[in-house]
Amino acid sequence: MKLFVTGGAGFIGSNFIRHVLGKDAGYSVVNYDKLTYAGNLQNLAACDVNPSYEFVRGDICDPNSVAAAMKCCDAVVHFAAESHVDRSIFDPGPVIETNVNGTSCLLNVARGLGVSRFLHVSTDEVYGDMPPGAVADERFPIVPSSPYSASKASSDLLVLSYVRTYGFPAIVTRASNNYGPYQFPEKFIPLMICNAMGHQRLPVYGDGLQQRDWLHVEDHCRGLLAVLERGETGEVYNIGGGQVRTNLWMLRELLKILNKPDDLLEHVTDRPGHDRRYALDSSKMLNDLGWQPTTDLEQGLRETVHWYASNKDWVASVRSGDYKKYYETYYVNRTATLRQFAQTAKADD
Ligand code: NAD
Ligand code: TDX
Repeated sequence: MKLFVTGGAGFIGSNFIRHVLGKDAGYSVVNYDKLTYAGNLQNLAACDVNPSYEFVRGDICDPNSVAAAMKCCDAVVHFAAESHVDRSIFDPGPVIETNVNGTSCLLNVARGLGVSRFLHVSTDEVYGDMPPGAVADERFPIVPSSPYSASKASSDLLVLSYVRTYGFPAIVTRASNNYGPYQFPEKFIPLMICNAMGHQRLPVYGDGLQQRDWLHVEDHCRGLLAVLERGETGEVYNIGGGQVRTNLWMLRELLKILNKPDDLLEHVTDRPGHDRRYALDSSKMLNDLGWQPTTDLEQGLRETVHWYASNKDWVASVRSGDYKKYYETYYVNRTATLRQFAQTAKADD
């Protein structure tokens, strides 16, 4: 089966491509990626010589380019997105363009070409800030908080509308927070590992008592493959790690693994609109597809820290250039950036 994978040069996409090609199960892959700041072909250096792997640089918002690359593919696995909540808050434009318009473009091309399956990779963030004690199953209301999660919710609804209206063979998955190798260090875990390794401060948003459900990327990839192979058209599947922790717990655990002092923690101004808690019910994945996560969180974190410590060249290259500017704006000059953001928001009222 020939897979058209969008966003395959990013964190989860590159792990997924290595996972499916490593299985020797008759898959070939066209990796279609625009190579934004988050796309990195170094993540797939191991696949370069694999005859079942092909890379095409392109934008999911460009229908002609998508159509040329997608023809002859049997199924689509759609990862491509602007995936960072903080960036979406400060600049929603590219997020809406790629996550909503790009998904719409892909759907139209895939429908025209008659693909046999379209797997849309989404997030637990579409369920919004979970009240204490609540757990979201797939029928839980969609109440996204950030421009990022609203864009993912919009694309989920668009995908499901194509199933209902056109009988399009699509499926939606909603995963919890992923961690593991090759994650860009704007996200919580890799940012904190890289900072701690460089003896830099670890910026904790607000009180640090927000909760996230952590899923190892390998468990996610196994879940996605199970859905691709055995999931039912029109269904939504939650894919959670089942390991909910506060951000402060996570930071102390990382510092312990790295043998660094707790006084590296620094509480900084909170993220605007910050969701306190995510909690996912993934029992449908177990009951219908026999999938469950198997990576123990403490073990997965030790392996992840080890990966970053052993790949210093990768870390140095992704933290150079534009990343430095990003870090300065949102961390070093955080107070001024957030003040300016609040003033702009007020002027817009
Ligand atoms: P990422 O930011 O690491 O990678 C995104 C990839 O998409 C990059 O390679 C980038 O170059 C590519 N891309 C961006 N815009 C594009 C465009 N217009 N055309 C073509 N390619 C484009 O993201 P990730 O963390 O790997 O997330 C992948 C998917 O999984 C996203 O859809 C995200 O919403 C979803 N997801 C992520 C998590 C998580 O914890 N990271 C959890 C649940 C769901
Ligand atoms: O510097 C930081 N300090 C901090 O306290 C960063 C980057 C994050 N945080 C907090 C915010 C969140 O409570 O850590 C938590 C995790 O933050 P992110 O890594 O930005 O993840 P989150 O906002 O939970 O969204 C993620 O999970 C769902 C991904 O970025 C999404 O792509 C995915 O859909």
